[in-house]
Amino acid sequence: SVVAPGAVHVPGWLPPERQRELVEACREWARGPVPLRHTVLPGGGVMSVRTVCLGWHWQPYRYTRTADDVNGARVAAFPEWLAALGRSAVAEAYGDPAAAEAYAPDTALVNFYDGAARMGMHQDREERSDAPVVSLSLGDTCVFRFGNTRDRGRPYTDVELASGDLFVFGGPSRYAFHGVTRVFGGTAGPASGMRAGRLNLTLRETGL
Ligand code: MD5
Ligand code: FE
Repeated sequence: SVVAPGAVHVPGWLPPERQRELVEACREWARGPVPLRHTVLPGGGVMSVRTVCLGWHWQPYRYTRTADDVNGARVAAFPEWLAALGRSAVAEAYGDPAAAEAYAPDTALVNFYDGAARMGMHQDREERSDAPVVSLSLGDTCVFRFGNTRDRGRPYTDVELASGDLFVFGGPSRYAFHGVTRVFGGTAGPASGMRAGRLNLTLRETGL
């Protein structure tokens, strides 16, 4: 369903076997070369989600090739099969083969949410590209808050994102404020093979 111009939610897009494959891949990436860890913000705050990046390393607030704020290691490569999945996602959301073919994501952020993790309202502005962001949800259901481009407050729309859901943010919604206000523990179900918590993968073009 179209939540706002350019913002398309496709519930249950990933079949169970694809969900399990992605969860397995995330387990592998979480081991290294850069471990899944809480990001420390410049002001000293610690994010409640745990993150690992592919292709480029996001550190607040820029992309680098090495995880200088963690262990200095070069991040794992962004695999071609994940870019292909991103192109199918854009094709599914927009029904536009040209937009899908042009999509060339070069980084993924993998966020792990335990039952207490949240993501405050923010904009993603580190990318030098207007290409859409592809978001894939696995495991526990969450409340995703999709806001406006002006500030963190109203108007916003709360959408539940469940395991296998696709969300594509493009066009004017690319720079909307957004966040995750809660995670419903124990809602994962058997499809993803996740025992507890939520995983979110976002595919992006850095423009770097
Ligand atoms: C998540 N992650 O569920 C979300 C999914 C992040 C983050 O927000 O920065 O790691 S990505 C949602 C997103 C991306 C770009 C634009 C918009 C939403 N949007 O305009 O709402 O862990
Ligand atoms: Fe974000």
